Amino acid sequence: MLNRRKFLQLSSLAAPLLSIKNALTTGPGQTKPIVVSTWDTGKDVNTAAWKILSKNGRALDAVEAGAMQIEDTINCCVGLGGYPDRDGVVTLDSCIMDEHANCGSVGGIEQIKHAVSVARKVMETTPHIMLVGEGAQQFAIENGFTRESKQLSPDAENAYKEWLKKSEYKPVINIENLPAGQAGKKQNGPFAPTFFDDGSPNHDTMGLVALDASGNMSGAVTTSGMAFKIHGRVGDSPIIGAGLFVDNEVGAATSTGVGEEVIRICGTHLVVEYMRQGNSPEIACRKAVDRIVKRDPDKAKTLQVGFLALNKNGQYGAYAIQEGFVFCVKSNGEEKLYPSKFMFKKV
Ligand code: SD4
Repeated sequence: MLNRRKFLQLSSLAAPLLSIKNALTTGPGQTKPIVVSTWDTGKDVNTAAWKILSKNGRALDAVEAGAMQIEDTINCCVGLGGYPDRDGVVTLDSCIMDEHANCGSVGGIEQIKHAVSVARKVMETTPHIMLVGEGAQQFAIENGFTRESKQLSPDAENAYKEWLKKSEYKPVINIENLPAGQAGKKQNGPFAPTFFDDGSPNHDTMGLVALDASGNMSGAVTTSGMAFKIHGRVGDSPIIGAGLFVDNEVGAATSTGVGEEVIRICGTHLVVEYMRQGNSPEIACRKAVDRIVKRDPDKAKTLQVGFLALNKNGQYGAYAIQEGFVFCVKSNGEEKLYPSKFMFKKV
């Protein structure tokens, strides 16, 4: 799998085209099917989703397949290979939402690989939306999911051991794409970026939203959440309206970054409402970022939140607090990684 750094390097050749393409995201026209996903890991995720979308499959099946792809990638910061909480336990958050506003989610589920599929089971077979912790795991086992080992992935184990040396629990600025020489040097707490050997950071929550050939939209999110969080902490990712929101009349949005800040403003619901008012996906994302920054500008400078949105016409856009958020797009016309617009430039 291409990691973020390599993919960015490959994409840099296309950089002059990106600004032109970005301008098109606010223009007229219809693009479908299409899938957009967070971070450079979205490339393979989109490929998995595209297998379904390109055969006129349902967006719901496509986003589940996309999320499963990354959950299957064991040495990755999403899924059971992800970083643990501060007690050394990997807990997963995930949700899914379809074109009828059906939704399901799991929070803090342990030892189950495909959290997104458990979320879908909750959606399709229960009258509920969200199951958490032991109950979510029990539900998964009852529904035929396998209980996996508690063993951390080698990357996660190393990072955890490193973090334990200081066990600091304080927010620091979130900077994507640290130069490779600084890899592994920042492991300072739940809001801190921690880096793999190539310098890519740990916070690769996968959020993807899709529009299928029939014009229906769905979305999914899957993550191991913030590294070294308090055991039991649940972020924005499994919360409908925070980490994901889909309104089939308008569009869909997903988020990544410090979940607490996204929850506070019901972030993705807000993005969709801004699109309903006629804003382009990018402007809608920017307005949601503005909301976070206005509330506490000093704090906002120390953290990252990124929103990614797709509207009913297949137009997409993103906006983040800090420079460095990237997203992937796949449609009949393109397969690309884009840098998100942002509020604060990396210094
Ligand atoms: C969380 N929003 O748990 C997630 C973290 C994240 O990339 O997005 N990481 O708060």
